[in-house]
Amino acid sequence: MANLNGKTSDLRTAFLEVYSVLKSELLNDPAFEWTDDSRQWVERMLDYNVPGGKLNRGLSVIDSYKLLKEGKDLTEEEVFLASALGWCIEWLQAYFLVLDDIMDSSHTRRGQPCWFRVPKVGLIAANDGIILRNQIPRILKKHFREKPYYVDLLDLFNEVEFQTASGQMIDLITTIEGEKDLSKYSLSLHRRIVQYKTAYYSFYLPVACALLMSGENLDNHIDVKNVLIDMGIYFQVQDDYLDCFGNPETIGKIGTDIEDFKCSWLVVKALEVCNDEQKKILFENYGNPDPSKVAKIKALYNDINLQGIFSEFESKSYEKITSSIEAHPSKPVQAVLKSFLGKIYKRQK
Ligand code: GPP
Ligand code: MG
Ligand code: MG
Ligand code: MG
Repeated sequence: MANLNGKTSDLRTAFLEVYSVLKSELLNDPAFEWTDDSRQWVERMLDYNVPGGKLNRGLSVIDSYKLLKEGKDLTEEEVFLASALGWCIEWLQAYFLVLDDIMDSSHTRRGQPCWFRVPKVGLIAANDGIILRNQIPRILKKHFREKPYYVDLLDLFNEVEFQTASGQMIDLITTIEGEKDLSKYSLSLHRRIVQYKTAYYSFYLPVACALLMSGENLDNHIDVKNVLIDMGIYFQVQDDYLDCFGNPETIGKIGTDIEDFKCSWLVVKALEVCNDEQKKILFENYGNPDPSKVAKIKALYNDINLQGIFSEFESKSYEKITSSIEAHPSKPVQAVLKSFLGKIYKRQK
């Protein structure tokens, strides 16, 4: 196996090798024994949806674990286990994205059509999401059953999945209220949605996995959790920004937030700064699939200089998060958090 204690590119290669191991274990499941078709379907579905992203969340488990070990070389077993946990998060992410793209009527993801848009897939994708979700406890059972932190791991994944589904629900039902009265969208509502739908699984989960592997009790790390939640909120504001202003070629997806009536950070900020005339444009055109209406919203966002407002938010958030990190008593924990923040600051994708 490529050496995971070495350079970043090796780390990625070694991490991807663990994907192949986990995949072949899952494909050997007795459930697929009787029909080659089912095994082939699952293999294609996994390759299409699991490994093609930035892998930030998965790689962060190994990264964080190494930092918690204060630079000591990891054993092969530790490397494998940290990678397996990283892949469990990538499986969770794949499950969420397959279903989120159906719910958001999205078109592309990671530079290719969303899985449910692939010919002959359609709503089979909903069941594929369930398969992806159920493969996580299978990976955990196979590799972690004997570990003292096994129960805590299962509980962590269950809790975080529940939090994410709750955030997703609020994200979706909020649009029903928004259609009735757009002015109900506020920064506090936005914060609630993104804390739940994004921050727990994308930021807290990888570090919590590394902490459990290091033998830590998660109840002793509430302050770490709070910083990671703030980082997750900042990350989702970037996601909202890129949905409108990002380059689809770079981010790999075409934005749908304006069409979908989403309580995006952009519309919340627009409501804050628009004059009455501009508000009228917002109310008349937001949340409609008609491309000319979407264009009017984008033109309005430019007129009120939302890009500048975002830029300011970005540097303020960076400063605020950095100072909460520096207030943490443990240097290794500070290193974990700073490494995470460094990966997302001013991201373009
Ligand atoms: C991101 O929202 C949130 C998720 C992907 C969580 C989905 C949760 C489920 C339980 C299905 P988003 O819609 O802004 O993400 P993107 O912009 O990537 O579509
Ligand atoms: Mg979406
Ligand atoms: Mg969504
Ligand atoms: Mg988005």
